[in-house]
Amino acid sequence: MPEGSAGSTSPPGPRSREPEVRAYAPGRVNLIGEHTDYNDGLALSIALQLGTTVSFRPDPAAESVVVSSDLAPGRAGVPIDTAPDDDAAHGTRVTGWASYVAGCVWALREHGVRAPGGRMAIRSDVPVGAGLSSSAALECAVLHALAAAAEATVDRRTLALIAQRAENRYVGAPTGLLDQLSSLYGADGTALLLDFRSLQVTPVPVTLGGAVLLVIDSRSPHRNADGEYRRRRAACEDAARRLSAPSLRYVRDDGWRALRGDELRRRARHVLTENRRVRDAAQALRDGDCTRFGELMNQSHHSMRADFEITTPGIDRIAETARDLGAFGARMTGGGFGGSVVALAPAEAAMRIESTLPGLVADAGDPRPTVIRVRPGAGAGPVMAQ
Ligand code: GAF
Repeated sequence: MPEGSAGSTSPPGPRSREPEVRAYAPGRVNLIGEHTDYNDGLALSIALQLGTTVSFRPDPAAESVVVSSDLAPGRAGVPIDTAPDDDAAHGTRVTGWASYVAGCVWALREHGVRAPGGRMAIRSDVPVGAGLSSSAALECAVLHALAAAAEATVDRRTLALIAQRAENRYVGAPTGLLDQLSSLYGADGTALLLDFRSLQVTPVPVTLGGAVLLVIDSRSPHRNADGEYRRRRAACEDAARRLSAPSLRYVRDDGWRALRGDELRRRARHVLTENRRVRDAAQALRDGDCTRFGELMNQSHHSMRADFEITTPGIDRIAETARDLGAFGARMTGGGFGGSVVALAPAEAAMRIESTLPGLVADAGDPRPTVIRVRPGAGAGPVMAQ
């Protein structure tokens, strides 16, 4: 999606003389580094070539943003003075899918940028609940459009933090920054090594020879606002506290051994070993070493299954089947408890996975997965007028 300045895309409508602004933001697939973001850790992610486009026609006289989406019937109204529950004195809380838009209006206002009212149309081809970050794609596209309409310049790092605040405080999902940074910093042909302690984003060129990255959507949706994600985060924070560290990032690789309680030790061990795997995977990618990269993906999946306990039998079956069919490696991607598996496979194995894996999984009694090929795509930004 081209970057550039926002501009008029059609003649002024009957309700407003303001030019329309448009913005795009992609979903992401995390290659490795799961549940590390809220532990100040590391991840290696790519922006997808699937994304969300927001068209916004501001109306300075309007007190709300009227939003329509191709993913939901009808329209939703977002008052521009909206606020989360705990700030009820100052506004009205929006619920349902439009809460992501409302959260952005609120968090941007908290940052000092007051978005105007108007009409907003949302189109997206990021599958919802697939662990591919449809929520962050929505937030980042909405924020870019609102900031452009308010004639404000907000850098990408700040936009990511605003989007996270919208999601944490308004929507109520206690997520980290993985999805927003991936969407905002995405670049063609490039993976992103994300350091959540320094918020440094290091591009890593993706050269896979003939190998193919596949995303296998289990079609069993995952949800970040649900209790298990929150419980994992709380366990990690508890582990860090017991180790007198500000977060698990400040703990030595084998620091989990000092913890009491099998479950807490395993939760911390996942995060600490996953950070190490991310570093090694970034190096394997730089070396073009698909075999090594695949081994690290498999180890990551094992750690998520045995230590962090966020996979499901269906997801495990998909990852295992992809490996049996010749993938270098396969692992669940995203928050867990459903969603997608990402696999790296030689070209021939990729074709085998595409043609036979969905049937094998369906024969085992699970929903029939969908398989797509992915490549790193461009990051979020305003869309140039055609
Ligand atoms: C979800 C969250 F939104 C991210 O912040 C991250 O924690 C991820 O799950 C797990 O790595 O996508």
